[in-house]
Amino acid sequence: MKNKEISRIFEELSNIKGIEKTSTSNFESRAYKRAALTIGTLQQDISDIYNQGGIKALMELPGIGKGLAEKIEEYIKTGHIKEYDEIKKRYPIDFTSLLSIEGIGPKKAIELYEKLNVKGIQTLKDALKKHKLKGLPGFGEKSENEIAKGIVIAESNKGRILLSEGLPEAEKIISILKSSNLVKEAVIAGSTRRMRETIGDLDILALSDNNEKVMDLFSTMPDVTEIVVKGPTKTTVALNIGTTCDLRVINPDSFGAALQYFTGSRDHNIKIRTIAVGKGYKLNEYGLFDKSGKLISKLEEKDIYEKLGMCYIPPEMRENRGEIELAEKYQIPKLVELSDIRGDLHTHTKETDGINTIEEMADYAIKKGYEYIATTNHTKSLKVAHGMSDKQFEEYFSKVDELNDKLKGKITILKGAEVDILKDGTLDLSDKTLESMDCVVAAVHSSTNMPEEQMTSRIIKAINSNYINILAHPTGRLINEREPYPVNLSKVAEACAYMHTILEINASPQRLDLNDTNIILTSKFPVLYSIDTDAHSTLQMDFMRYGVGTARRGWLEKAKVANSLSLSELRKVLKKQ
Ligand code: DGT
Ligand code: CA
Ligand code: CA
Repeated sequence: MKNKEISRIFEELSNIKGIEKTSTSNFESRAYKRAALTIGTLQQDISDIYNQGGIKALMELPGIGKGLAEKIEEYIKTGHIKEYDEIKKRYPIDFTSLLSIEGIGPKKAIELYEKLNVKGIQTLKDALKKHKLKGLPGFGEKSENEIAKGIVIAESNKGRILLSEGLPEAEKIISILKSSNLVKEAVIAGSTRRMRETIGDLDILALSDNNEKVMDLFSTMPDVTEIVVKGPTKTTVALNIGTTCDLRVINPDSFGAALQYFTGSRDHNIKIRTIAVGKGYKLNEYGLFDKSGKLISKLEEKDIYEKLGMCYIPPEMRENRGEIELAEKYQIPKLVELSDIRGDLHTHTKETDGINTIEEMADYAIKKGYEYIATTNHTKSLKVAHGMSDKQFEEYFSKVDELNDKLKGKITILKGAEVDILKDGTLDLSDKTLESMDCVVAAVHSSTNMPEEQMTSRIIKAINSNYINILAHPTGRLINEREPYPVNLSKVAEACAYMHTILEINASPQRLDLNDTNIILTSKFPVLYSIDTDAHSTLQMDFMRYGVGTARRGWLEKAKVANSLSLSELRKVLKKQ
């Protein structure tokens, strides 16, 4: 997809326009910024949109006017944007890297280039070593240190880490802090609390009477590779998982406000703060202040939302996607919770590319308190995963029948497969085998580079076979590795609604597919969702919480989640007419 590249170019143009002082540069800067955001978050390939509907279709995207649409067209047709190339000749700077350093904005980046020929991080490091920055107007000794620290952060922050890497680390830090008896409270904030699929840095808030000792402990934890900043109220360390962590020790009177502030998102906070101002309050990380400027103390986070005339908003929803408007109407849905989940409907065993036996998988599911688990191995076309043939499924299922007899009263194993949806939309097993199953999961694994229209019909054809209970990882993306294949999810969801096919929210942290925005998109249709781990080992069944987090980010209620149903209710849903 060209989206990322075009978005990056527009972002750079926005930055450069932002510091030029022509009569139109401010306006242009803002326009480029909006366009960069739109394109950067677009689910569909921008080239496809253009190829299907031309300039007109581009202009229907939020924030894209005629001029910008023409620039996109120019890039798609020629691989270049003339205006950008010309600006790049003037400023041959790696803006993306330099601007990722705290303390360097577009203006400073250009100044560094013009005065010291700094083009990227390496030349910046060289300049720092020779203390060349000190002499520049606007740069002192302090900013040299700041920038040096900024480089450490930027380099350890290269690429966002997965939620499954960040959340366990944050939990580990919380437990180190709590078991020290130095803190009265320690909680996770930031994107980790919001269960974003990737994490820029970890944010932790604590209450303590002994800031100094807490910061000493925090900065000497085993995972710390470098102390970036150490102060009495805020310390930042670099961690060996490739990210940094901020610890803030908060004044008890401010804790609720600080938690609200540092949970974010930034866009959510900006809107909340505006509402506070409209009601005569002032809201910041230190507290909610009344008309006379007095701190309303001891407010918990939920009290702040209440004071502002709205109901509590779960952290996963705080992205300014309409949740504040819902909260003001007291219409925030009761989101699905991990404890609502009664089983896992997509798991693998040793028979294919899993690492545990079905006995071990079932045992683990029992330990998790599940009522049911579906065993869904790959099918024969997926050779890399040692997919099973019809005959192998038959043999495997007689083993599962025996095990079910043995486990009666403890758990039910549903017989299934993760059947391959072949290139032509047919399924990779015989009708007879498919009919013998309780729970047919189906997915695309090969020939993914087909146009959107073809992929959409391929998947819909499979759904219309009337054999598929669950459509697994519907877009096939792998976070930081593989883009989603192009598919019209509205059309797919419509077909699912008609055929009573469940859409999967794959909880595997590299997949999280459907993602939050696609859940919101497909929720317009009367479909059910199944939050499945796709576990290839017992322990991977613990990925469920990432799927539930993603479902909550997609505003999903329990009633829409198939695997929150009891076994008898679920069986009715799985039964195909
Ligand atoms: P990340 O780290 O990129 O995954 O995302 P966050 O959301 O954890 O962002 P981070 O760590 O920069 O800041 C934590 C929270 O602090 C953020 O979600 C909202 C709040 N915050 C930070 N900077 C600002 C700001 O300039 N304005 C407002 N309103 N809030 C901010
Ligand atoms: Ca963060
Ligand atoms: Ca942070």
